[in-house]
Amino acid sequence: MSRGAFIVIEGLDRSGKTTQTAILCEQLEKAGKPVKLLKFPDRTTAIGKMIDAYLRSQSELDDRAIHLLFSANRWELASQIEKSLQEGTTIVCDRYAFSGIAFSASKGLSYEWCRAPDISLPSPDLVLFLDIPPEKAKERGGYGEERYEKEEMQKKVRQVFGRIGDEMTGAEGVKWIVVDAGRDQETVSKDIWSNVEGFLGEVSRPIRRLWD
Ligand code: Z5A
Repeated sequence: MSRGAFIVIEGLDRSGKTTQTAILCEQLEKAGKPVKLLKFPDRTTAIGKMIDAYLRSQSELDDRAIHLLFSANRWELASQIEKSLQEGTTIVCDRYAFSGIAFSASKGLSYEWCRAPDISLPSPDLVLFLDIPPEKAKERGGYGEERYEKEEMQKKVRQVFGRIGDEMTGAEGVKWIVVDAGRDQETVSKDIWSNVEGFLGEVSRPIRRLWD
């Protein structure tokens, strides 16, 4: 049996990740693919609850400590991701290790230090990066409620994501697609689907590990 595809949707705040991951899961189900939706941070676990309190500014944590918690939150689910993929389930994941690097490096931590704890996590087959100018994201519902939702921070985050995308496409061999998320919902979802269609067939290559 061929394994499932591991598809990550990344992007800036309010770029439409939640909206688009839900649409994509529906489309995959309609196409007859078993699919599982994951979201990081997963705020339901014990670690996720600490992250949630931090993001809502209900607690304070050292920048390195919160970075490691975000990474640990992914490691909590790593073996489950691998198992589902091996069983033939496609995983659609809202944010992953790339957000971890982008946000913490934007606060001034070293890029390499930020990447280290996520080395060896299951590597996605496809990353769709939803790109939107921070000025435009700001106009969308709910902006500004959480800790990092400030235009200056989002600009830095966008730059680091650019670096990650270049490196992933080069050395890591992951398909990293930049999607213009400033367009209407339907146009964005059609664009995403056109990139995912190539993964509807057999995924035969073994699951790789990030930055190993
Ligand atoms: N973070 C981190 O620091 N380290 C890590 O390792 C990880 C994350 C994994 C919380 O993430 C924070 O955690 C995040 C990064 C950091 N901080 N920031 N910024 P989150 O994923 O839980 O929360 P979020 O980034 O704030 O995502 P979100 O609020 O869920 O936004 P979204 O999923 O990208 O967008 P949406 O909910 O689909 O849409 C937002 C609004 O726009 C909504 O009203 C929609 O109806 C509307 N929308 C959606 N698409 C469109 C289009 N195409 N046109 C117009 N309006 C639209």
